[in-house]
Amino acid sequence: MKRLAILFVLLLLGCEAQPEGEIWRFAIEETSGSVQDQYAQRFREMVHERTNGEVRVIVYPYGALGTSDHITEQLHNATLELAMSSPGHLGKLIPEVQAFLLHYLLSDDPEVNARALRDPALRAFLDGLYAEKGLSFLTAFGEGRMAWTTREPVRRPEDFDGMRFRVMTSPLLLASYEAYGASPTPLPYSEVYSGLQLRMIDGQVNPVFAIEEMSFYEVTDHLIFPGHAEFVTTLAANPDWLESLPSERRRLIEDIVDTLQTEIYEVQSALAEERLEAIRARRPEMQIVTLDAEERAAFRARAEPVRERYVEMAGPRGQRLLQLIEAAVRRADGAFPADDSVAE
Ligand code: 6CS
Repeated sequence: MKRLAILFVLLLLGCEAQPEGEIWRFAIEETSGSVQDQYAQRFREMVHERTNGEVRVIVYPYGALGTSDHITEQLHNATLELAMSSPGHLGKLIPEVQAFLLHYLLSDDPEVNARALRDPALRAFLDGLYAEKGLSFLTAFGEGRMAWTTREPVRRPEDFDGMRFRVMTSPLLLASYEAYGASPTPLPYSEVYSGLQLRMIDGQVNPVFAIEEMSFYEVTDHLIFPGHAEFVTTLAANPDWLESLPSERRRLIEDIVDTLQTEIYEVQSALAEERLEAIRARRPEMQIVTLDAEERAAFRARAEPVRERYVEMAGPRGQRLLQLIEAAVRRADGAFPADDSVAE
C-alpha cells in the first residue's frame, strides 16, 4: 500500500515536471460540429501528428472567448495565435473585406467559389490588407450557401418591408438589407436565437448548417434560398507570432492550410445536405423555397446600387478587391482562361 502511494506521488510529480510543450491557441466563431470547428479540429490533428506531438493546438469554440469582435481583438493583441475572422464581422476593422458580403457577386455554386478563393492574385491582395491592420491572412474559404429564415414568406423585395432582420455586425450589411426595404439589426451570433424567440427580430441569414446547429429553424417558419451569397470566412494569425516561428513550422502551416482548402469544401457540402434533411425531419411544416430566376432578378436589381455604397466605404482598394473577386469567380466558372489577369 505504502509503495503504491509513493508510486502515485512520483507519478504526480512526473506529470508536473513534464514541460508543457508548444501551444497554439486557435479560436473559432462557431460551436462544436460546425464547419469552422471541423476545420480547426483537422488542423489540430495534423499539427499534432506532423510535429510528433511537440505542438498542441487548443481550439476555443464560439463563446469561450467572447464574440467574433472579441476574438479578433485577442488575435490582434497576441492573446491568441490563430482565429477565424469572418468578413461579416471583420468589416469594421478592414472595410475592404466586406466585398465578400455583396449580394450576387459570388457564384451560387460553392464549388466555383472554392476555386475562386484559391486565386493567387486575390489572396496576395488580401495578404496586404490584413498585414496593414496587424493580422496575417492565411486563407479564405466558403462555408455554404446562405439562406434567409423568416417568420413571414419572402419572395419579393417588398416582402422585406419593415422586417427587423438580423445581420452580422459589418456596416455594409445595413446597406444591403435596407436596399430591400428591411430594417437590419446587427447582433452577435449568440443573440440571434433569443432575438427571434422574443420577437425582437423577424428573420436572419446564415448557411444551413448554422441554421440547424443554432436551432434558428425552431423560431422561424420559412427557409428561403435566394442565391445571393455564400458565407465566406477567413483564417488569420497573429503576425508577430507567425514571424517568430522557425521556417519549417511556417511551411507546415502553409501545407496544412493548403490541404484543408480542399477538405473543407467537402465538409461544408456534406453538412449543407445533412443538416437540411435534419431540419426537414424535425420541422416538416417549415416552408423551404428556392427563389426562381425572375424572383432573384428583382433582388439582384435592388442589390446592384449597394456596390457603390461599398466603394464609398472601402475606397479604391475596395474597388480593386471587388474587381479581383469578380475576375476570380469568372475564371473559376470557366468564363475566361486561367491566365487572364485583371488590369491594374
Ligand atoms: O451569423 C454569424 O454571426 C456567424 N455565422 C456563421 C455561420 N459563422 C460565424 C458568424 O459569426
